[in-house]
Amino acid sequence: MANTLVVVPTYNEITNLPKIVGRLRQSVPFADILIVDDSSPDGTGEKADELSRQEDGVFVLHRSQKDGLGRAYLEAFSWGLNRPYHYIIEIDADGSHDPMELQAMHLLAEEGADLVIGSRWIPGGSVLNWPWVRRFISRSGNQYAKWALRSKINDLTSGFRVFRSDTLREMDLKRIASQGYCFQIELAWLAESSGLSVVEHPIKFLERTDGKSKMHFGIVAEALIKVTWWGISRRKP
Ligand SMILES: Nc1nc2c(ncn2[C@@H]2O[C@H](COP(=O)(O)OP(=O)(O)OP(=O)(O)O)[C@@H](O)[C@H]2O)c(=O)[nH]1
Ligand SMILES: [Mg+2]
Repeated sequence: MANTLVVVPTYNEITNLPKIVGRLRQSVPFADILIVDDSSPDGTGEKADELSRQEDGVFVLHRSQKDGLGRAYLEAFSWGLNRPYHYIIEIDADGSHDPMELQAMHLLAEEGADLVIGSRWIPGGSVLNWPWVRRFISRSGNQYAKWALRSKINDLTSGFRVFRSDTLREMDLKRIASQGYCFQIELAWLAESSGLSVVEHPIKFLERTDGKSKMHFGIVAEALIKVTWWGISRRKP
């Protein structure tokens, strides 16, 4: 059995899903893949089942309704942690994250990092094809969250990560309550404030070319309000 699990959350990613699965097979052939689909109306779930029938080591979790990225990941983590994987990876299905970066990121985890974050906002990192408004929101949102939470992490919202499984086991995941981007902030901050070692690896982030972004005002608002509240109350997650 593979020692690494890549979790791919999907909602309406029917065009992107086969591409990301194919690219993952090339870049991390030693890893299993778990697709977590929230009953996408465009048939992504059925496409995932088809891929799972065609390929060994591709698994699917079907969730009954769109319930946010955070809950999808938590269910996937619990699936992975019940099996003997040493590493669990987060990656978006939309092609924004280059699976080729995973070799370097995986190595950093093997060398001892508890959590490796693929980071846009450190030297060597970049974002391609984003309008300036998106770039501004992500850059300044991350700077604000870093300041408010007194964190050392520059890309708290990144969804491209390698965890040692024990890292996730050591964290009290039941405390995580966020759904959107805020989930990624809360999870990284929980790792950092639990005293685990968090390392950032520079990545080139590419805007999706197919499918629709699930980003909306409510997700940004949730993050802003929660981060401010955590910062003020000095909540230790
Ligand atoms: N299972 C599940 N997956 C989701 C949900 N919301 C988003 N996703 C997936 O999570 C990943 C990130 O979502 P995106 O829509 O790309 O959001 P984003 O990357 O933050 O925004 P963009 O940069 O604009 O694409 C993608 O693979 C989505 O299909 C959800 O509620 N449930
Ligand atoms: Mg995206």
